[in-house]
Amino acid sequence: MLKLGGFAVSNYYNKVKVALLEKGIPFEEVFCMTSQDEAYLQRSPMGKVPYLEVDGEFLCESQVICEYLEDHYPEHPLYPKDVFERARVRELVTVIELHMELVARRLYAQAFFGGTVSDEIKKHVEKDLSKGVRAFKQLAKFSPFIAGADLTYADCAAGVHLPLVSLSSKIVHGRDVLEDCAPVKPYLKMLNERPAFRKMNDDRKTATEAMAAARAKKS
Ligand SMILES: N[C@@H](CCC(=O)N[C@@H](CS)C(=O)NCC(=O)O)C(=O)O
Repeated sequence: MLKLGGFAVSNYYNKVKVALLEKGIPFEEVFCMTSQDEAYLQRSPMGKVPYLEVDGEFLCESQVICEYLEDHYPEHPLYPKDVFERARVRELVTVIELHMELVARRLYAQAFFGGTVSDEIKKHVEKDLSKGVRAFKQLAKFSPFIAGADLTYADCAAGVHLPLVSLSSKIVHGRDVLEDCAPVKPYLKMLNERPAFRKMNDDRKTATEAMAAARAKKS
């Protein structure tokens, strides 16, 4: 049985989780937080979540894990057959993660964790995020899925990352950077009507509430 390590608030954990659910692969969830402890680094060398345990061996990096899942479990494919179209899916995943989520992540301390972000960082993020969003708008098809007619790994990425990009920019910059990309909202709603996405999001909400309650109890 595959074991997915991490926690249900993490967008990268949820990207892999929703792919496993969509593909119908049985897996066990192993709750763990990020850590730089030696024992945890043996499972996840950067100390991040998620990791995947396969027969006592560990894989890190969500996209690497998705590639492994696709190679090992070709049933219910989440990549198109055509090689160029497969590259298109990877292109979308990379734009969403490298040029949108990772950029917006610099706002999360202020948006979600009660911290503050300097004006300089806010300015850099605004500039870089606008380029990422421009690229995304150019590439995303919404017909009805982000890379075309079928659900792919690009939807697993978009479904977990876009809401965070929207919300963090709205909270910190006062404007949702995706607000003028009209198809995003109905697209996310359509994804959430799928049982796999609904389960992932229900689990995420429950975990988020539990985390907030634990924090409130501490303070
Ligand atoms: N590139 C990594 C990103 C994973 C990631 O950043 N996960 C966050 C949680 S959502 C994390 O572990 N943060 C802790 C850290 O960066 O040390 C992946 O695709 O798996």
